[in-house]
Amino acid sequence: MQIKTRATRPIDGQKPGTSGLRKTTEVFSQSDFLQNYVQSMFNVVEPAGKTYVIGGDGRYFNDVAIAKMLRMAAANGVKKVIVGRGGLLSTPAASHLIRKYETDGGFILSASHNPGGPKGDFGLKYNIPNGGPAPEAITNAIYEQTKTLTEYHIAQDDAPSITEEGRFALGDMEIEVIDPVADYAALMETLIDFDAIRDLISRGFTLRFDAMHAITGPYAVEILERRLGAPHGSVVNRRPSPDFGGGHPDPNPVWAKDLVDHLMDPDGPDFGAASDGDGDRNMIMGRGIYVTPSDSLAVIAANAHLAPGYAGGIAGIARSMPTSGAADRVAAKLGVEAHQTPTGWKFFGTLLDAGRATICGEESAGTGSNHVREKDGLWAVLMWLNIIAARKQSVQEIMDDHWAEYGRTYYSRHDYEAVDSDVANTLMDDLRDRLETLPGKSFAGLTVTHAQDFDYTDPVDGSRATAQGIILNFEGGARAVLRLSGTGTQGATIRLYLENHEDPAGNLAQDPQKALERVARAADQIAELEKRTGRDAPDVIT
Ligand code: VG1
Ligand code: CO
Repeated sequence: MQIKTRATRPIDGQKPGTSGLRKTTEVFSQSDFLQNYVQSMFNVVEPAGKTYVIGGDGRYFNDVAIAKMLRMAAANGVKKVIVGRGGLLSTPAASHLIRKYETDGGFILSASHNPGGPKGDFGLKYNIPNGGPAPEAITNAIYEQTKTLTEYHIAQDDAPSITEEGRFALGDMEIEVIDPVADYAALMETLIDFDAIRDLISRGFTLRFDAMHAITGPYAVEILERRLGAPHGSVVNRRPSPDFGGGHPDPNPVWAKDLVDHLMDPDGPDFGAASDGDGDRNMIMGRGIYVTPSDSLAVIAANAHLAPGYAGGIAGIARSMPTSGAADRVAAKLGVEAHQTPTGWKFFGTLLDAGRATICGEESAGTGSNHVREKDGLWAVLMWLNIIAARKQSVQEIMDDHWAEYGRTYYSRHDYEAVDSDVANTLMDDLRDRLETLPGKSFAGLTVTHAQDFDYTDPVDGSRATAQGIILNFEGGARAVLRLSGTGTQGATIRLYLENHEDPAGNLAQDPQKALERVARAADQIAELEKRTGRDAPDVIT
C-alpha cells in the first residue's frame, strides 16, 4: 500500500463544541477540512497498532468521509477498524461496540439532530475507550493540533466497499464490516423485560415510533416490530435517508409535530416516541400527553428497578445543570447520589465509570444509563414500555402518580436561534457583569435570590469547567438558566431554560407555558433577550 503524506495548513474554526466538531456540510467538504481534523485527532490519540469503531448516522457525506477516514487510518498505522454495514451506526450502538469489543475508541460521524444534506450540517467526534465522548482535555488537545498542523497521511489505494458484512483489508489494516443492529439489540434484551412488553403489545397496546428518516429506523424495526411484535408500520419514517427526508430530525414538539398530532388524537395510539438523527435523543408521549425530558428522566429513575437490568437498584442520578430538579427529588427519596454537570454527555463519563451514577439525563431529550457512555433514544423508549407493562398504567396515569408523589416541576426551554454572534456574546457578557447586582431586586414581580455563573469541578477526576451557564434563582423556587448553544452552525443560539416546582398539594394541571410565564418575563427583563435580539418570541419552545 502506498502512503502519501500531503502538506496542509491549519484551518480556522476546528474547535470541537458540546459534542465534537459540527459545521455545515459545505464547510466540512471543503478541501482538506475533514483530513485536517482527522489527522489532528490521530496526532492526539496515536492510533498506530490500535483498533477503532467507525460509523455514522448516514447523512449526506457520511460515505465519502468514512472512505477517506479508512484511508487515513491505514496510513496512520491503525491495526483494525470495526465499521457498521454501509457506514451506519447509531451513536449509542457505536458506544456499545467500543465497549463490547474493548477497542481503543471510536469515531462517530454525525451532526445529531441538525438537518443533513448538501445544505445541512455534518459532524465528527472521537469517543474514548469507555465508549463516551472525549473529555475536554482531549478535545482541547485536538483543537491545539488543528492550529499547527502541517501534513496528513493518506493511503493512495481506494478503501474497500463496506456495503456488505465481512472482513476486508486496506494495506495492513483489517476492516471488519458488521451488522449495525445485532449487538445493540442483544444488549437491550439483557436490560429490558422483552417478555412483558411483548405481552402488553399482544393484548392490543398500540405504539407509534417516528424514526424521522434517520438512523433509528432499522434499530426500531428490529426491536419494536420483529422482536416485540408491534404490527408492521408501528415504526414510521423508518428508512434512513441522507437528508432525513428533507426534515429536521429533532424529536421535540416542534419538529416531530406529526407524531404529536397522532398522539393528541383521542383515537390515536397508546404510546408515541421519536428519536433524532443519530439515535441518542428521545421524545416520549402517551395518548393526550407529552412528557418533558426532565420528567422522563425522573420517571425512568424512579421506576428503573422494574427493568431487569436495574433490578438491584441504582447508584445515583446525574443530570445536566439546565435539566429540571425533578430527578433530584427522586434521588433524595431513593437515598442515592444526585449530580449536576455541565451540558453535554461527556461530563457523565467519569461518574458512570466510577459507579456514582446509573441513570443520566439532559433536558434536551437525552436519557441514558451505565449500559453505554452516550445517551440512548431507543433505550429510553424501551424503559418506558417496560415501566408501562410492569405498572399496568397509561403514560398519563404514570405521570399523575409521579406528580402526586413528588410534585410537578413545570419546565420549558425557549431557544432564540441564529442570533448575531456579537449580540449573543455581548448579552451574556453584560449579564455576567451584572450578576452581583441582581439579588434582592425584583423583575416581573419575582425577586432574585441568587445569580451565578455555573462552574463545575468533576467529583471523580477533579477536572474543571467554567462559565457553563448563568443561573438565576427567584424567591419561591423558580429558576431561569441562560447559555449559548455549542452545537449550532449558524450564528448563535441563546437557550433560556425555565422551571418552577409545584408541591403535590398544589395545582398540578397547569399549562406549562402559563405556569412559567412570570419567570420567563423576569428572565427577559434581566437579560433583555427580546430587546437585544429584536425578536418578540422564541423560535423554538420545547
Ligand atoms: C445540545 C444540548 C445538549 C446535548 C448536545 C448534544 O447542546 O443542549 O444537552 O448534549 O446538544 O446532543 P447545545 O450546546 O447546543 O445546547 V446531540 O443529540 O446534538 O449529540
Ligand atoms: Co443526537
